[in-house]
Amino acid sequence: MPPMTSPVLVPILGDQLSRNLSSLESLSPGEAVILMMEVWDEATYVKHHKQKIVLIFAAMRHFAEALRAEGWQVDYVALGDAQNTGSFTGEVARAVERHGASEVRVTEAGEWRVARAMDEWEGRLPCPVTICPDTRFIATHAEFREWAEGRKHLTMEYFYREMRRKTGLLMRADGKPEGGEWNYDADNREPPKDGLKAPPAPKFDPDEITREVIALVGERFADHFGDLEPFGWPVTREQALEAAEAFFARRLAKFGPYQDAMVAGEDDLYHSMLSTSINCGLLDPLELCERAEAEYREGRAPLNSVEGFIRQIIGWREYVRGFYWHAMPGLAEANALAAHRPLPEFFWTGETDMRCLADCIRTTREDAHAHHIQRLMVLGNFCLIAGIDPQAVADWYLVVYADAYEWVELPNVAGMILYADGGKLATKPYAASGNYINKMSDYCGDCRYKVSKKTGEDACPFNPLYWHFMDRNRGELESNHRIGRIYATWDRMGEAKRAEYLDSAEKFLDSLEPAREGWARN
Ligand code: FAD
Ligand code: DLZ
Ligand code: SF4
Repeated sequence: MPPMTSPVLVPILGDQLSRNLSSLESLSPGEAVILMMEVWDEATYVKHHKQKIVLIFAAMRHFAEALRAEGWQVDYVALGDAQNTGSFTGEVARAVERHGASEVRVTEAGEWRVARAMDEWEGRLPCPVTICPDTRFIATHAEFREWAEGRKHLTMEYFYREMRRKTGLLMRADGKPEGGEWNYDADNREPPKDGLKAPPAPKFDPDEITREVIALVGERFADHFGDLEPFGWPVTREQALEAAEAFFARRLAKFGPYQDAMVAGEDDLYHSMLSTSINCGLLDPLELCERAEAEYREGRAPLNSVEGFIRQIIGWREYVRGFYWHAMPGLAEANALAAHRPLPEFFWTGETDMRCLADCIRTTREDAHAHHIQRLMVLGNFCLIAGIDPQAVADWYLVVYADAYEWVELPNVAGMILYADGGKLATKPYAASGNYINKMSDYCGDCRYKVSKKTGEDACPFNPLYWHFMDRNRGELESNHRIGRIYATWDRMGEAKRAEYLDSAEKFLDSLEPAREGWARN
């Protein structure tokens, strides 16, 4: 291809692998050079799970091929290229010079850290820089700001209703929600039936491009957490669409009722397993919601399942993104409950007798994935009631999940599970004893701990930890009307029983081995 004169340089980042990207919108192949960069800084700012790096690099390399096939000129900087400076800023500067670019046009970054670096490009580069809004999200930053302004509580449910109105998803012609209710969560709390088994999500055999990336990651990132293989995540849009169709055909109908269920060894259940593809750009969130709505309209999936799925995407996903930009940079340092305990080593090794945690960490290690209720009510709940330091928890979640980017991980960690933001995102901490896990899973039967025992050596650790959490955070939580009543139960127990709970919890906490340095960051 002949070199272009003064082209527009369009950097496309690893989570921007979408053909409808705003930076490309008004350009044609003859006037732009697309820059894609595998850079050391991104691969190591935390020590991502090996499969997460394979996913991003393989998806980037396939995306570059697809763009070339459409006639675009793609300048692809591979991790091993001799001159690779290791940073987005360094690579964009080199490419501007290499191509004599007249302009850099880029879609805004998803993460605060990268957005701040991008803000400096204009001053550092010899050409103008245009930063385009990320139109793959439904709510703009301004819309979220407007909605949030002056509200005491940023309740997701009300934001979600705005998104329903904006998109028209599951709306009737009279402006009312389909079925008369906005939210069918009350129908979506079925405990797992014995032997609950769902058709698993498809796995994709790595092709030559992906196999090359697997070899690279095996060599360069051997000390990162997680199993490298088998690797089966979708890395092209075609594969991601196939995975989405398999979900709509085989699992969506039961997505709602079993959303909160957990079964040992059943890693996908009725979840979509699409977050890795949505977050790196292979799937468009709105197209998935429209497709889910069509399943309902054509009578193939019930309203509670379809509404539940759509709410996760245009409700939760959009809301946490808005919340992130609203609450940063403070959110990264928030620690309202003054939790300072180090993360236990078993979060990395999986070596714990607590069967629920061991199973959630196993699927995390094997697949770089765990489903929502595992992340929330087992792993998250443990970190909350054990008082683990929010930054250590945030690092862990950012490292271990293939769908993790700070904009979505941090609000879930600091806001949803740890209450570190002081209750701006969640109106109460999601603290629970072993009872909840026993009700919603089959974990407890074969556990070395007894879920029915409240204190002592073989009591389920979640039981005394729950009361330890309540007791030590009384000052912060007692005035919360959604949780404050629990203190009447605590007080009624009497001093001896309370001391037994606190003693059991402290013995357990003292037995935890802190994580060694170097798992999350170099
Ligand atoms: P499904 O259960 O099929 O849900 C459908 C889609 O809804 C998901 O693909 C996702 O796009 C969206 N969604 C659902 N819940 C949330 C939520 N709370 N926040 C944002 N989007 C949501 N999700 C991520 O994509 N990246 C993360 O880094 C991430 N970190 C999390 C950390 C914690 C502590 C918790 C509690 C949740 C986190 N989630 C995160 C949300 C959720 O657990 C995952 O999106 C989900 O498990 C992905 O699997 P799935 O595609 O099968 O989801
Ligand atoms: C997650 C990730 C990794 C591991 N590596 C790269 C990379 O080498 N090049 C790239 O463009 N993107 C990568 N990503 C995704 C980025 O971290 C993500 O695009 C930014 O965090 C968005 O702000
Ligand atoms: Fe988890 Fe407690 Fe049940 Fe064991 S008994 S699986 S630790 S909830």
